[in-house]
Amino acid sequence: MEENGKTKEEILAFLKKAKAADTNYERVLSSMCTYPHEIAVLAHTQFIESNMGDPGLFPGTFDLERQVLVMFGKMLHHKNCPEKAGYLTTGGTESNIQAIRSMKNFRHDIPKPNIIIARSAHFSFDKVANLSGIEIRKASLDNLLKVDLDSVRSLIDENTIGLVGIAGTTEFGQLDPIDELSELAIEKNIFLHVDAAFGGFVIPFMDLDYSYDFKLEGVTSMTIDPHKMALSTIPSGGLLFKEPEYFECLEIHTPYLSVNKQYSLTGTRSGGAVASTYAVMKHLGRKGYKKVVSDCMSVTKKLVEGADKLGIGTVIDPVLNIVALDVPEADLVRKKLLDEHGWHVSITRDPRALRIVIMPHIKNETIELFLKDLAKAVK
Ligand code: 0PR
Repeated sequence: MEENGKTKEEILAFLKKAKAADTNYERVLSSMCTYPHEIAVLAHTQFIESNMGDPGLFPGTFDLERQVLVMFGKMLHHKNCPEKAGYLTTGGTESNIQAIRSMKNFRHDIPKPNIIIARSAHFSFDKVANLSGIEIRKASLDNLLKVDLDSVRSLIDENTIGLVGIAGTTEFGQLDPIDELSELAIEKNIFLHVDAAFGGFVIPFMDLDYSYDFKLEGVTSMTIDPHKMALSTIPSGGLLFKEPEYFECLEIHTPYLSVNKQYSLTGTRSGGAVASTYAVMKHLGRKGYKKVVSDCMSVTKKLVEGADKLGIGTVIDPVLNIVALDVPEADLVRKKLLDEHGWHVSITRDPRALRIVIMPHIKNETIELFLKDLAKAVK
């Protein structure tokens, strides 16, 4: 830090330069984030100094969080006091870490616990393994890239405390059979965490015949991220447990705060993100989110049809607004798309395919331009 501070004008000029170096979302087809809704930004700004780490000072924001949890509860068919069984995290990673931490604390009778996740699970579970010392066993996938139930079953032993299912995988947007995982979890008397970080704000707004939430008896916790498809601001994640007692397993004594217990992983926690999530969910309502999702799905369809005309298929038929295009030499095509045309796409691990997430900032016109450049890049 320099001895003398800069003027406001100088700082704003530096910031403008830094911002210009950032990528705007116009040609970003690789991200699960997007421009937040205007009302989310307004709310976030209004509550910018609010700290949920010391909720006694901010009862107004605390009440907004309670109302968001009640809204989550309705969306996810929660039956038992959702406002006492979860909190707004910083995102999918914190929610997943905390869900597994709760399982570990609840089952402290098991000295060397393990959990079973799908090979397709998000890398946040590798952080869980590293942090907690819990053994993470990875089940294989079937030919549609859903977790294979026989593989899950074969990995369970007397030290298994829980299973993880994914409702909207990061790479392919695939839906694991949560109903069958739920049956298995009940049969074995173990926990079942559902990672719906992405799918949680997509699936409820589609006409899908798919059960993945607390309607299923075996589901004990869920991750659902407002900073992805809900158009809230970063950092806004959600974690909900079936029972308040699973949430209470995260309790830490806080001797010098305005309240004497804390459940979150982080200490200081953004009240801005709480207010923004409340504001955008109240503003859009089910009808608003249905429109967001149906627009994304219609752009997804346009991409798949356009790719098909170029002779490019998809690894699986897209279920959500995530498409994996099966192009030969995917890494090279990705590089060409970026270097020659400025498109950001990502690559799936196995099989290697071009991964495109159709977030709300991607419109039909974007896809028309992209397909023209894709045709050149695959030549
Ligand atoms: N669970 C699932 C199913 C996810 O897809 C993700 C994130 C997480 C958990 C973790 O969420 P947080 O990143 O909020 O902790 N999936 C994206 C990914 O890793 C996140 C992302 C978002 C990546 C924007 C890039 C990007 O530009 O691909």
